[in-house]
Amino acid sequence: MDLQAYLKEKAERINLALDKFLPDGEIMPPNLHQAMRYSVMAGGKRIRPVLMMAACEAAGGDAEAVVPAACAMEMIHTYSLIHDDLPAMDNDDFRRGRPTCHKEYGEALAILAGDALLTEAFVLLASPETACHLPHGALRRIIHIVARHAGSFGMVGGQAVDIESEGQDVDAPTLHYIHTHKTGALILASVQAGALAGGADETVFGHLTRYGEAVGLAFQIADDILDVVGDEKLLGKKVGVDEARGKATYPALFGLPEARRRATELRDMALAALAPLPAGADPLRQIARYIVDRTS
Ligand code: GRG
Repeated sequence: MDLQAYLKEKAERINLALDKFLPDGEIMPPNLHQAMRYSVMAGGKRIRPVLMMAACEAAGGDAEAVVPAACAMEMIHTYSLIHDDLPAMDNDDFRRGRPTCHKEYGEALAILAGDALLTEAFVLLASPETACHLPHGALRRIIHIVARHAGSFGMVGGQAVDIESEGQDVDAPTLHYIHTHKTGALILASVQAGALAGGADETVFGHLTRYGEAVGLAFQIADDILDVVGDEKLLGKKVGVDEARGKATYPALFGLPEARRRATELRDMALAALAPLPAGADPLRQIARYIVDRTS
């Protein structure tokens, strides 16, 4: 299986659907809708939607069924990036290779674009179009999982502790909390939502949950490593900012070799979790390797 071709095909499918689901930039209020489109359509790997589609296939479903939910997940992820880049948080000027939303549209509109993307994500999740191709009862669980992992028990909780911890001496349990919540939660939710959409029984759901937990944490450790050794052009954002801001990271707490060892260990845990699953899980297997080895 050619992973690059798989990632490209799935990302293109998601981009097409996002373009359809996002409000047109001419619709009132145009500036708000343009700001939403500016950040969502700026590129990005679409790794959460791809994981959702791949988990759906691994559970025996048709990835097409989960496209609306996968787009909702990308809207939530993009809202988090817009808000994370604001001066009150990370104060970043570049994201996805272009000026951040607040640099282009101003802070007020960037806050509102994030708010609207989060809200529209749930409009999309709850819409009849999203329900129609999913197994009976799956959508209610998917909405609950996505909401739970996006909120104060998930990504927002992780972001709060991350911000509070800047410049502090952070211990290993706190670092683990930040990483599994700030970044891991949406990745886990993507895999779990895909599993339910694919009709996973509780056993397969358990295997995919263990996979999602491992790749979610591995993704953030890889991100920490890229902030030390990555290429700004490939990443589309500045590097070295974690250290400059006194951020809690794996390389800062444990050193680069240990961070790399832990990322590899998590990749192997993710692969072990998939061992009982058939060849339909091969894309997930390759994505686990890609998450640890990626350069952007
Ligand atoms: C503001 C509520 C709120 C949450 C922010 C996602 C997040 C939480 C902060 C982003 C900070 C950051 C750069 C974290 C590192 C891991 C991460 C989520 C990177 C960005 O995700 P990618 O690499 O980006 O999937 P693309 O652009 O490819 O979608």
